[in-house]
Amino acid sequence: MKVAVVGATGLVGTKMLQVLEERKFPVTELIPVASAKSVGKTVHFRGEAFRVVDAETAIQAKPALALFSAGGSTSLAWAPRFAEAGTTVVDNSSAWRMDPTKKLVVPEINADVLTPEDKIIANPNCSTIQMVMVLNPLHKAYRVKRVVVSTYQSVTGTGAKAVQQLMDERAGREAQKVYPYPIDLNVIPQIDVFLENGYTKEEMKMVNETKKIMRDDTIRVTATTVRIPVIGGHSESVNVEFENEYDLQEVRRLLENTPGVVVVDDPASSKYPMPLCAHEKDEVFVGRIRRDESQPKSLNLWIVADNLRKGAATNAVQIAEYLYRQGWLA
Ligand code: 2RA
Repeated sequence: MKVAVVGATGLVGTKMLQVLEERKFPVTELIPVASAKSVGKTVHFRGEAFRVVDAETAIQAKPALALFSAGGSTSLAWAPRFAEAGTTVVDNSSAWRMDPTKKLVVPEINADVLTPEDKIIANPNCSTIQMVMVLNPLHKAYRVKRVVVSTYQSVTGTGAKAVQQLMDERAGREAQKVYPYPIDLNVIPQIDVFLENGYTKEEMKMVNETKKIMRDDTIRVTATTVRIPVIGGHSESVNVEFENEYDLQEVRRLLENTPGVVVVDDPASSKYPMPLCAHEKDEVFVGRIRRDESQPKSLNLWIVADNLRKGAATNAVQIAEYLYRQGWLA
């Protein structure tokens, strides 16, 4: 199958190529696409070099699938053009996520919403994906009423330039600033832009996308999203209040039996998820599972995942795998 990767030279695009290769996605022809300044560069896939082309050239090649990770404005402009040419687009930007006509999919949770008519499918925000992977089985069992989440997000979520800023600052080199402040030896309580309500866009993504993916508008979410000088993945402190009483051992068992989720929770031997351990893994890790003793029916969790993998590339490729298994990729 012909597969285009739009944004192929970025951090997520590069990871998409890696994940397509690792998972042996049936690519017969790869079409890497990037902006004008990257056209003519090469990317590597299955040990071969591929020349980057522009979007127009890619559309003419009529790929069956296009994985997009090139930012919202590129997606708004180009995803419909690919779709009109018959390509199914899985888009990692926020452009289409809350569009009521588009599906927002974490395959383990709601792949069943997809139909052969869906030509632009949205991949959720990284920090949302890892949280709902853990919340969904608990919601089914006890019904989630309210979630209070604080995130500790890796600089890789911003992109290659942010990783460079961190590395340059750490090495004492002159750094080009992607963030308004130094990120090394610092914590920045702002991810994306501020909205009128005082929350950032990233925080509202967690609020809104959670409801859409879990198909329940009654779930109340409040978020504080924070950038930290870390590379391996995003971490989240999550407090959940349930409608119904839960049993802690049963919570553990439910999570242990959830595909894609790994429980790492042994306080006695200081075992808990960390970005260092989640880095380059496809699973979502959960630990520090404990009762919130300040109020009934409430639970505290610590959730970590590699934001470039399950938070972006792996989830997008899993959506493509689902479409392929259904026979919907022409
Ligand atoms: C971040 N959530 O970590 C974003 C990436 N999509 O900045």
